[in-house]
Amino acid sequence: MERSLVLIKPDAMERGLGGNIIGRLQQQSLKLLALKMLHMDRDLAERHYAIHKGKPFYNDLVEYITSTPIIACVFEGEGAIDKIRQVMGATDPARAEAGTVRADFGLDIQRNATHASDSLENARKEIELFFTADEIFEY
Ligand code: 3AN
Repeated sequence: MERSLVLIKPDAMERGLGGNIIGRLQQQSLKLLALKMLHMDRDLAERHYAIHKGKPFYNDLVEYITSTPIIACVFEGEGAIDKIRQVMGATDPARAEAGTVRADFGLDIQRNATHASDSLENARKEIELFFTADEIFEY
C-alpha cells in the first residue's frame, strides 16, 4: 500500500481550506494515517525543498512555505501517489484540470494550495521529515 505526504500550504491555510482538501482525499478512499499543524522553520523548509535548491524560485518558495503554520498529513491507499496528484491537479493552477484542488483553489504556481509527494522514494523521505514512526497510526 502506498503512502504520500500532503501539505496544506499557507495560501490554503489563510483561506480556511484545510478541511475541504483533506475531505476530498478521504472521499477518494485514501486513509488518513497522520496529521499535524506546524510552523515549518527554515531548516525543515530547506530540507523539504532540497531538490529545488539553486532554482530561481527556491528562496521565494522557502520564504512562502515558512510564512504561516501549515497542516501536514500522511495518506495511504492503492496507488496513493498518483491518485492524490490527480485530486490536486497540475502544479500550475492555470493548467490544472477542472474540479481539481488547484483548479478550484490555487492562486498561482507558488501559492498552489497543496504539496503532494511525487514518487514513492520522495514520499518515504518526506514522511520521515515531518513524522516520527509513533505519530503514524495503523488502523
Ligand atoms: P509539485 O508540488 O506539484 O510536486 P514541484 O515539486 O515541481 O511541484 O514544485 C514544488 C513547488 O515549487 C510547487 N508546489 C510550487 O509551489 C513551486 N514551484 C514549482 N515551479 C515553480 C515556478 N516555476 N515558479 C514558482 N514556484 C514554483
